[in-house]
Amino acid sequence: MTTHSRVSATPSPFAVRGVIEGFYGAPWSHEQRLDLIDFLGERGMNTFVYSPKDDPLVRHDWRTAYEGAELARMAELIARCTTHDMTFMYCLSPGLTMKYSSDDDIAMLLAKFDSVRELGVTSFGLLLDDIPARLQHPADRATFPDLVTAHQSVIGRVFAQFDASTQLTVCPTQYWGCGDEEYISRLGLGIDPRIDLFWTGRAICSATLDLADAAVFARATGRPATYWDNYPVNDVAMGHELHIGPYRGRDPQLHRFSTGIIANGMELFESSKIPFATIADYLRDPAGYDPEASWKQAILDVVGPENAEDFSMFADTVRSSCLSADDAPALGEALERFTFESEYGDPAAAASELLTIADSMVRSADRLLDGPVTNQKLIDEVRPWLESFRVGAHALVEVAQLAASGRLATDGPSRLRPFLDALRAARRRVFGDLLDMTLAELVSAGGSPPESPAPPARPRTASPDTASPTAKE
Ligand code: LTM
Repeated sequence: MTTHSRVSATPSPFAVRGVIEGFYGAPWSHEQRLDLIDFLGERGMNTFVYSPKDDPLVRHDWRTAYEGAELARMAELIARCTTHDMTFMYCLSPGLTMKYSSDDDIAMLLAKFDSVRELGVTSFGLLLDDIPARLQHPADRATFPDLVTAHQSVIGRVFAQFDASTQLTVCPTQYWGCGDEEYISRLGLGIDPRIDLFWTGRAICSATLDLADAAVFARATGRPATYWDNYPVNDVAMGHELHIGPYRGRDPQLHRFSTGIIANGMELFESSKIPFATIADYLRDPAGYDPEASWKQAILDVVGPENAEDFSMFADTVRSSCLSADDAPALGEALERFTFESEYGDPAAAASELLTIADSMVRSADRLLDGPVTNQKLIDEVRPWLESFRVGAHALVEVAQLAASGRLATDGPSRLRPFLDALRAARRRVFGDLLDMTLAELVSAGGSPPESPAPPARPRTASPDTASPTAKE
């Protein structure tokens, strides 16, 4: 849901501002890509990088040419970028099967780039990430002393065929770290300084992007980094996390030693728009960027004003990511107050306050899950996390009610165990570790029964298996 332009009159200090479709998993659809280009263009982003890891024509079958409908779709993406004055960067990832010493493979690589160049593309990416770190082919081992020399050779031969108006960006095989390791320093110093290098920062998914690190990279490689920022991507082992929190931890002065930032998205397309909107805000004005204010506006834009409040309550419980160790800040504070007040203050008031919060979480979950909602596609994407949110909210209602009746210590273990089991079985990271630790403590206070007991015959609130409006009293 994009309604208004956010392009600012003041130019961004970053030359490169965009998104890479660079995750493992089902690639975005053509319609989603067109939608995203509009979304990014309206927010002052200027680059869309085409590089879906699981598109065979980009990686495994990189030698195969585009034809017919595929070519037409590519042309449409390029045209849509042009209408927003955006760069369409086309990437190939040949490193799984390429023979670096082969003239035929170099010719194939250039031919594939040429086929896209004919559609108007002037920016290309040669991605050498996630490939064998040692030379595989005997012919390569006979030709080159090591991987970095082979990569320098391929990059040099490709770039030599590009005219002055064509840009090349390379993702090195070592794409994260301190920035002055041997491979990356030698690669940088051994290739033309006009070629850009992707870099993900200190880690594959970096908690911070620091100015000092950027300076080290620039000095070691002879060029400013183009950050491939692995946020909000949640592929592979991160699949249980939902990365919809705001962008943070990026130095406001980063542009001094960096061309810019390209953010890697989640397969969850609609959900990615929330962090993307905050990334666009940072890139437009890094010094004035306010993560929480930007996030609030992003939720309004993507979720729609009708559901924004409910969604914000949910989103506050799925903040865990490489950018945030703060799992569920509002609930965290509420549980701290509840524990302290139960012990040292007014236990009845503490239980009542927790019940109010838990009840409003249940109502938010019900409204979002059972609709109507403005952005149904978004809700469908996040449904598994929302379901866990609803189970957790019911568990909190149970905690508050047991506390109010003075039965938390006696009945807590048997009443709360099914909720804990259900949340763990769902394997969706909601409430971070916070709720799990709280429930586990209350359950084990009763001696930690080895098997979860059957759910209560007629629960006051929904059981975790049946946490839906029809199951409630
Ligand atoms: O980050 C890079 C350069 N490559 C891959 C990405 O394709 C992948 O999406 C992310 C996150 O898992 N990690 C990578 O190593």
